[in-house]
Amino acid sequence: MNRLSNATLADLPADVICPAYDRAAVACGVVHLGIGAFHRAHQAVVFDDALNAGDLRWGIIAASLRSPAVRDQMAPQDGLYTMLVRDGAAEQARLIGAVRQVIVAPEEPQALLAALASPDTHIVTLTVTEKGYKLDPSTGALIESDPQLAADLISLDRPQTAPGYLVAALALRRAAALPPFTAISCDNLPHNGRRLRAAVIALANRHDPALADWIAAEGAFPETMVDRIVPATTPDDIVALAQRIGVEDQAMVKTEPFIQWVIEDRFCGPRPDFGAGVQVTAAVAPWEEAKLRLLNGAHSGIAYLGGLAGIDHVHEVLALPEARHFVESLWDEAETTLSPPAELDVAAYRRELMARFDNPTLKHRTRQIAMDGSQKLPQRLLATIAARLEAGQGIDALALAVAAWVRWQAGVDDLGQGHQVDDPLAAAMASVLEGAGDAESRVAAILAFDPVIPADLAGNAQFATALTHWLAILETQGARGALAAFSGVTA
Ligand code: CS2
Repeated sequence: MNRLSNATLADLPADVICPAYDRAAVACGVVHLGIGAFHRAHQAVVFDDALNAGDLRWGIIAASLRSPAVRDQMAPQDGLYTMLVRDGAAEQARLIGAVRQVIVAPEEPQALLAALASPDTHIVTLTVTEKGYKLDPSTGALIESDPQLAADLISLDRPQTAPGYLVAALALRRAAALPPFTAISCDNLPHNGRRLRAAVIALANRHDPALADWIAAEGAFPETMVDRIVPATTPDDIVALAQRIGVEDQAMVKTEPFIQWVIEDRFCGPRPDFGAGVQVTAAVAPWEEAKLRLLNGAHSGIAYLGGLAGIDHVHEVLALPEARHFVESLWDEAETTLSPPAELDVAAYRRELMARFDNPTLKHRTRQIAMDGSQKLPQRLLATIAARLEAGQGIDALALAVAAWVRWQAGVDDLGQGHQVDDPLAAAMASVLEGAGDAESRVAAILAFDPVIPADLAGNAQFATALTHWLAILETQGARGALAAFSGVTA
């Protein structure tokens, strides 16, 4: 079967939405670091909207900081890919043309630096995952012992990290008397702009304090909240799409109709006239906190409990009434810690979230969400727990979610199936848990693990008791038993 490309565009069925602009006339005003499926279904779509609206400055040069996989999928397709929006029986296919080039950074570091330093480039977006910022999850300080960051601290000739590329490119721009770009973190980190700025300035300062001062004065690192559920594409998805559109698309992404991008109004250069789905606002933190604590907090709880129960997909976990009860209870707890924006109706948001999680055609894998828990828990669950405890409130559902994460570290589910703990701190966590003979000592070991557990929670007896209670139940009765116990139903 032919591959999707410029040459096969004319063969597509009429219901596939195609770019309405001349791709050859597009300038690349955006460089993106970390071209995974999330970027292709979120920011790239927003820039594609700007191109469709006739502003041809917003093509994207995207980079992968590690693997050539996405470049190898997209290059034979002239950078084209299909975004499949699925909601129950409804499905819409749209070709996104915004990505003009994909660079594999380790193969061509100079090409990426040249793109970042180009006068055409106004915005740099990043989806490098929580761990890509090289910041300690509990304190936000640079992890100087990280081998890639350590290399960037010595030399930026061939940067290894995202902050390293930004610093090296900003130095080139300053030397060429160009303004900096606006750098937008699109990862689910609290205060992602502030964190990215801190990482970049700290690294710049180690190389050239005058550069650090220039970045601090002239650069812009807006805070953002990004939201769209984008499950990893499976080989079956690619086969099904090929049957539908008559050409093979190795770079397709599948997603839900919902899209939201809240961006702080802090740009140091041009930006597109953002359309639907994007809000530019003075205060992002309340949006970000609500999304992290409600959507992502529930997601992590569903992922570990569902994963332990041997359930593959989010919507299948939520088919269990006791799992729905658990999610609602977790939201009841999280909701009291929020200061939601005036425009956000939390009750309606919760209903909408449940409906998004229930979408049966997305097939969002619990294991995908379970990845990198050490990087995710602080902002999704632990900060919420700290706020509840400080207010003298209960933490039952939140503690069950964290206990399921602790249980997940054992690498075996309730059915005896092994799983890999896919997490940069997996080995360190395994070693602190090794030799802990019972739930109480495992909880004590995890609570003393300071890369993840913030100091105010480490010594909290109420948290330790709640975690031990749920971990003991998970270990003896499994996740289904724990959910039943949580609901007060007999397993
Ligand atoms: C998920 C997120 O994988 C995960 O950890 O919780 O990717 C989630 O789907 C997005 O944040 C939704 O916007």
